Amino acid sequence: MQRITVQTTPIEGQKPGTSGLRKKTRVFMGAHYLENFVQAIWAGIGGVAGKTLVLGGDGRYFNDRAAQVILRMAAASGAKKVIVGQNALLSTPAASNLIRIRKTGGGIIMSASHNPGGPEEDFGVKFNTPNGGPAPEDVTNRIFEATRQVTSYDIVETQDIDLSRLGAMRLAGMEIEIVDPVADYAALMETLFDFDAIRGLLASGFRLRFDAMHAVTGPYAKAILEEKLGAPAGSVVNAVPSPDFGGGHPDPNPIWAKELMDAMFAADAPDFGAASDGDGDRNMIVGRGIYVTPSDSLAVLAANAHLAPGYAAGLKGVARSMPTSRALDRVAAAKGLDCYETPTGWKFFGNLLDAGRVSLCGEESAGTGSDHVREKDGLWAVLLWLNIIAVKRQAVADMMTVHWSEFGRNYYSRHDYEGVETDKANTLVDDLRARLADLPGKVFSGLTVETADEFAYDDPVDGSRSENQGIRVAFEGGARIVYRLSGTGTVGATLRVYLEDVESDPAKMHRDAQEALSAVISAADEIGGITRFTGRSEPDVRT
Ligand code: VG1
Ligand code: CO
Repeated sequence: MQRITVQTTPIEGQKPGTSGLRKKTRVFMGAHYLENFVQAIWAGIGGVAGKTLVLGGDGRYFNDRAAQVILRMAAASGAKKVIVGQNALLSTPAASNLIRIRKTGGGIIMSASHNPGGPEEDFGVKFNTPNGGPAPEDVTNRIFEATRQVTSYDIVETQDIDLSRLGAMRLAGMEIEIVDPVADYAALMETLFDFDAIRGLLASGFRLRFDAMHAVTGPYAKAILEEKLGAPAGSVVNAVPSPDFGGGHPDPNPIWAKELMDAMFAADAPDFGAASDGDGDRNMIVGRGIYVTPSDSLAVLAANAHLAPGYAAGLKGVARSMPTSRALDRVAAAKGLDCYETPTGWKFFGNLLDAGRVSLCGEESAGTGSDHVREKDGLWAVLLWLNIIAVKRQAVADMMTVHWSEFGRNYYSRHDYEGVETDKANTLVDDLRARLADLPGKVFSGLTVETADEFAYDDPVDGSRSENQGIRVAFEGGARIVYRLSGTGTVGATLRVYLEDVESDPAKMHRDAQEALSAVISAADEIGGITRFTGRSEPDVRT
């Protein structure tokens, strides 16, 4: 076993986006690509000598190879120990939990989350800090700077480690501990929820379908929902993680989780359906015959979290990403809770959670979580829903009707234009930015603009400022449009257009969202010039 130093040169474009560095798998597999980035992580966090790290990933293609490289590089740079999930698997929330409970120096999560996997698809690497959360911008900036300076990396030459066997071993003086990826996470869930009550619900004939989408949550959902809570075998479907996610997009929304949607809208539909994404941090909630938007789900959880033991004392405060609908704000106002608005990406919730200002947060992209870890958590959201239903014994559709009549309804949809030429997408945003000051008072599709600005966030805890976080246009009466470019894609640009309107008349609360938002949708095109700049007349994905 020999520690060697390999000469390299900086590789362009290793800039972490909304959630880590994501590139085509082939790019990551290219000479020195992964190694350069990992060496830059070590540099960006002040080295790993003497530190204990956590390592795991979502099981996508190249996950196993990348794990071997990262272990050899950690050993070469003097890390004390790496705690690895068996077979290099860990869901993102389970990794966050391990980083925290083992009091480590952070961890590396190998995932491109909801992006498809495989040799022709996407791979990703993300560093989480000792609090268990995604590295904040100052850290990712340092990592990016280091990728531009890197001239060599250190690695140990050795055979592959067998990551399938639980237990301890050594690699060039570094300890490796291979752990069951599920055990500690499942134990944490038992401290938060009333498992007896959920068991009772499931024993009463309540039927559940959880679609793991061939991704990492399969083993977690089987262990918790079927084995611990007694859901009948087969309640968890697509439960075996596969390197290409069965050829699908592991993105839990009505488009990519169509199989689940079909099952939930069928005549003999189960009572409750849910799905999770590649790395297990997102959730989709569907009742029999009703899809719950992530923004509504967040609001329902905020209104009812106190029904679960882990939140019985009430919430400290809540937070949502800026493009997420303001359904949450209504609940917060009614309950007298502080409600924070942050830029897109979980890293912006970390300070609020650490400071004890909020205990529940969420994003419109199907991410919901609490202060139990520092990541969004798909299965946690499903368990909270089940705990609430076990107490209320109400159908999901009835819960939504009651919720909307109490708080009002925010109709909401996101339209994505994918693979747009980067120049065209940037031109659209620049053009719109230049016109913002002229928009107030103007009328589009019958809607009068009240305010128009570009969102910048001043972190109330550490005072840092993050600019250019999306363009928002608010209308008289409460409608709103947000435009921003995705920071997780790997091909061209993805334009996301977030559309919202409020409805307080109970008679109008059961409309189709696209129909209810039709004026907002046409205003979005008029104001942003979507068709004009991109040549697209329809979005690729509507969620
Ligand atoms: C998307 C979502 C964002 C989420 C991020 C990471 O980012 O919009 O809400 O935090 O993905 O989620 P973007 O920049 O593409 O809009 V995950 O589950 O893919 O790590
Ligand atoms: Co994810």
